[in-house]
Amino acid sequence: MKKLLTSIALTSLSFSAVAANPAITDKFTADPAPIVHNDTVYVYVGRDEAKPDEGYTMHEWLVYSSTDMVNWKSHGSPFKPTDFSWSSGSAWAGHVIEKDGKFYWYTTSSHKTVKGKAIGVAVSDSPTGPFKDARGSALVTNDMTKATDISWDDIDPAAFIDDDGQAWLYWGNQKAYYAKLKDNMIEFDGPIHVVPDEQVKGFTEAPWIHKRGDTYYLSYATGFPEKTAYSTSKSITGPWKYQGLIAEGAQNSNTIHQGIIDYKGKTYFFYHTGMMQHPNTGGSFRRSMAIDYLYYNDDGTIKKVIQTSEGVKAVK
Ligand code: FUB
Repeated sequence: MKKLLTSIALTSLSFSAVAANPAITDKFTADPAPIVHNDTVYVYVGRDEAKPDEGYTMHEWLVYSSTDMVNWKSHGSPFKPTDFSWSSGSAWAGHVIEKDGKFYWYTTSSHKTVKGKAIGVAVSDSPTGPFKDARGSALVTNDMTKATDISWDDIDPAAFIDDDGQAWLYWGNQKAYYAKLKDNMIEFDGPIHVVPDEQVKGFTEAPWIHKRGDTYYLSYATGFPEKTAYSTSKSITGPWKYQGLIAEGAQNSNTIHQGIIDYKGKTYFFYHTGMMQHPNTGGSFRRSMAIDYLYYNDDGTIKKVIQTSEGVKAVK
């Protein structure tokens, strides 16, 4: 199919009015976690660097920004797992949230001394860094969560600040965990809870919280190969009601890892696929960020996202 691409060459700058998926093609970009700050979208990703026959090979996180959802500016890598003195590497999924002018980056990486994945927190005065370890130790290690025996259940943190200012962290693999954060954003204020399995049917990983009106949405990756499902609640702590699928599986990737934001009047579904063709061939360990529109039904349920190769239109 012929791709409509309107490009205006501005000396060394190339500006596109229409996107294509994957949305970023200078590097492989997995696990997109978008935020909106001062009318700009910032997206935090892990860089896939696997050779064709390798599994996850991820040494750094990257940041990109956009003001039109089509043209993405690279801000390089302001933080990598080994910037945590306690981490041995693996830049798995993370999420940044702003509170009182500081940006907290909740991350997944491997722990040097506690077997398994761990969640750390880095902090910065700017969404593009520089970031530094906010605690000097991991916030969550595998020995703190016992709902499953696997060593990779403490992954994929997703932070959320409710209308009352209270911050929460969700995360997990096979089990969905959540805990209240203290005002300092780097310690828990109370115990770690487990969302009952029947409230997040088929939960695999990648929880993401967003709120629309008085409804909380907990979206997540389900099954394997993954699709995206969601549950809703009238409270950040549940109970959650399973609502079904938001998205079918991502093309050419076992994982999909979604993030959902509103920006300039529309709702966007960020995810990754294995569809990058140039300069390298994509796949399950060579993933690339894609963006499509997300629409709601009148009753607040979410319509199935149509995954496209055309992507979204530029917004002003
Ligand atoms: O990118 C590494 C892992 O793959 C993420 O933490 C999961 O969500 C899955 O996308």
